[in-house]
Amino acid sequence: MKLTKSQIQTYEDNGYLVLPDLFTRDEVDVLIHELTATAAITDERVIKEKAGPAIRMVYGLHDRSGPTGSVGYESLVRSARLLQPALDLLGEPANVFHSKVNLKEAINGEFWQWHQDFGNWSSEDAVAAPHMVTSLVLLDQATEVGGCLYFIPGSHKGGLLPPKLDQRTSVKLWTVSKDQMIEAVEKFGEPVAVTGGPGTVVMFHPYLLHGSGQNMSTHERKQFYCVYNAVSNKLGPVAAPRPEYKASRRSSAVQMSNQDVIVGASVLESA
Ligand SMILES: O=C(O)CCC(=O)C(=O)O
Repeated sequence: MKLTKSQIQTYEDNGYLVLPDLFTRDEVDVLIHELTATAAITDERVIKEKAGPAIRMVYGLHDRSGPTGSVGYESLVRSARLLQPALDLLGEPANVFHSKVNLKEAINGEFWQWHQDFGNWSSEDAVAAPHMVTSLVLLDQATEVGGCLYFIPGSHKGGLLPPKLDQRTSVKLWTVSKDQMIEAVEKFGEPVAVTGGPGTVVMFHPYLLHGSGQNMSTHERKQFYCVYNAVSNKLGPVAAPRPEYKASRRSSAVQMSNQDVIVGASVLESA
């Protein structure tokens, strides 16, 4: 699926692009099924909430050489529907910098502070340039009460703000200060809620200001994030390189699948 000129323009203007219903309900069901099996394992890739046993994140789902790897997520990151739009925006082959599912348990699932992803990737991994794009796949209905993401449209044009380390949740995050957020909202406008149905894809820029609130609903929230990085965009030397599943230093490009289908492990085993 190639992006149109007008879709690329929308991404450049707003810093994000919504592609509704790109994956079917059946495909999303495959992904949820595989997530449930994977999330049950004990591994550092499975991160819990600070205040309890609920899972907050699962890294490495697309990488079948690791313990959380799954057939379904590998086929997702290699599918033409997810990969081609990323290549259209990046203009060159890309690899997967990381993939993860962020969950938010019903009622208690915690917030994500306002931040720019590149604040993390420059601080932790010395990534050279924001020549990257995040492709978010909604795995259930994203709602405001359920702790959906919020974006500040156009804020990617403001460049990188000085990142500020915040460790209030179980995830160490380089965030944007209160004063800078107030300034950004005055300049770019109020936050917009990123809502939509399962199978919807939202692509966003590494400088886009975003965050999300607590899940106040009675339903768990699940969102898959795949970060594609242009192969020419290298990670620099750092004192303590993060593991491959958080910040891939592989230079080989991800190969697009011949068939644009999301295949589950059970399908593969019975083939
Ligand atoms: O899942 C969320 O609500 C926000 C996650 C996020 O912004 C991130 O992982 O960088």
